Amino acid sequence: MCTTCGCGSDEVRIEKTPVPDDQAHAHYHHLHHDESGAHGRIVSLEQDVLAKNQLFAERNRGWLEGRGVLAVNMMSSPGAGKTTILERTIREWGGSIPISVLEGDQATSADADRIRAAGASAVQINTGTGCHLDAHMVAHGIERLKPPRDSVLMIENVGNLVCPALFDLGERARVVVASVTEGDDKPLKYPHMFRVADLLLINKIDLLPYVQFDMERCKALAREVNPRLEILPLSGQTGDGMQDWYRWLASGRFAPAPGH
Ligand SMILES: Nc1nc2c(ncn2[C@@H]2O[C@H](COP(=O)(O)OP(=O)(O)OP(=O)(O)O)[C@@H](O)[C@H]2O)c(=O)[nH]1
Ligand SMILES: [Mg+2]
Ligand SMILES: [Zn+2]
Ligand SMILES: [Zn+2]
Repeated sequence: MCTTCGCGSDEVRIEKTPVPDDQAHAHYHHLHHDESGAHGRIVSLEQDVLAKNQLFAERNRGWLEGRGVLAVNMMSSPGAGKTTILERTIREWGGSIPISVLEGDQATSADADRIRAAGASAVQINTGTGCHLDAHMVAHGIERLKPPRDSVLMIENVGNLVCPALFDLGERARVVVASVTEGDDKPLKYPHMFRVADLLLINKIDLLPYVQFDMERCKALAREVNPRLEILPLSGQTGDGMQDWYRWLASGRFAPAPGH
């Protein structure tokens, strides 16, 4: 039985924290999470799943806030540049405050490996067929990662602009990353993600000369669904605009605490 939450044992797949010389041999163990019967077919079942998630989320939030850990949930479609932005953030801004990272992907520990190479500790959560992180998985991830007091915990969600928006993880801030190669209409087509976010990072601005992307249209559409949304264009690759992101992180300009 799981000591964190009393769950049975094997479905949330969390990478064991690798010992320094053993990163290539990271093992996985399977912890049960009880969402498997709820694939959203029945609304009441979905509500049940979300209610259970909320309990874990509030517990995570209490734990994190009690230790002064600023948790940021990074969401985007696959490949928008979450890991690239995190790598640069760790290298350029990680000197001012400790950063640790929970990495969510269906498979592989590739992103956690990239984060470690950038100099931060990371734990990979593999969701298997699942398409989002939930608060239960994050509880186990935190248990293994042990983010230090007064630090930043970045949670890179599974690449998906849809259901990650539904699952509160106990984070303090939600960031959606959209890249210019995806088109300027994403806020119109996936409004819920933009509605729940505190900040929109528009990434890959170095590619603006080569793609059809109307920056002002994208900003206007995003603000239509979420008038309080802050928007920062940047490039994780060239570093352009990253200082504004660091300022945002340092300023605590996001929602004061619970309840998204
Ligand atoms: N030109 C350009 N390419 C970028 C930028 N940011 C990321 N990329 C590239 O986009 C691709 C995906 O970047 P990742 O950082 O892996 O994206 P991700 O959102 O973490 O992807 P998933 O974890 O798979 O969802 C890589 O080839 C990056 O090099 C950017 O600002 N400009
Ligand atoms: Mg990634
Ligand atoms: Zn558990
Ligand atoms: Zn999902």
